[in-house]
Amino acid sequence: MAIVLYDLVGVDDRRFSPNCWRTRLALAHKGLDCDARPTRFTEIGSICGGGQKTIPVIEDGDSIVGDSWAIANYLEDTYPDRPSLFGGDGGRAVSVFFQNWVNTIVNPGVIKSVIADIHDHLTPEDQGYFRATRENFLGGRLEDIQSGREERLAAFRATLTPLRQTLKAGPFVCGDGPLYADYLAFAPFQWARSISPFKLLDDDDPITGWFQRCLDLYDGLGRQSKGYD
Ligand SMILES: N[C@@H](CCC(=O)N[C@@H](CS)C(=O)NCC(=O)O)C(=O)O
Repeated sequence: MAIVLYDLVGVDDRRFSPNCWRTRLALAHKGLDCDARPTRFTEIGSICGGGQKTIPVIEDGDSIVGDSWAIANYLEDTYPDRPSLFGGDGGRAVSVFFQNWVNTIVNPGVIKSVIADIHDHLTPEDQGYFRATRENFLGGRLEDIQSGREERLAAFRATLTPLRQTLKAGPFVCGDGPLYADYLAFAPFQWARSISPFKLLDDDDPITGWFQRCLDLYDGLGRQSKGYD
């Protein structure tokens, strides 16, 4: 039976959640069937009988697991005979550091560049919810936060130096093939691709080549998802 993934969706079936993309690719990496159910912000509270505040959430038979990191660990530990997401305990530990880098450096740079575009790709109910919660949290109008993104681009790209340097050593962050750290880094760029025509990366940036390789993984799972190319 396929594992159900509650997957954040905007208008036109745009699957834009970076945290859900982590899980989507982790499931594909493990070769597990996935039923990625489109879920709007305002529907999250009613999935799995209620009580969930964020997605991704997966249902694997009787098991309900939320939080992308908990899900990655669940998949690794529940399906040890399938391809490893971490390549061992050391890789699992380093993935925590890598996730923290993505969460604290990459994601904030991306969100400031696309936050009004996210809003524009939501249903009216979700737009109201998104604007109220994000403006409260970030302390400004979405349009004002996004404004000036062209001027900030060089500084944002400079924050990606560790990723760029890593990709000099091989086609993927984790070497010849992708592991969970690749999916962690892929997710914010897929988030932007799915929701915004704004170009975060130069064509000749090594990160662009790696992102394109990631889009092609698992029969083009990422590329087939609606986005701006
Ligand atoms: N630490 C969580 C964060 C999940 C998260 O924040 N998900 C967002 C979508 S990317 C969400 O569900 N937000 C719901 C809301 O803002 O109401 C994880 O890694 O799964």
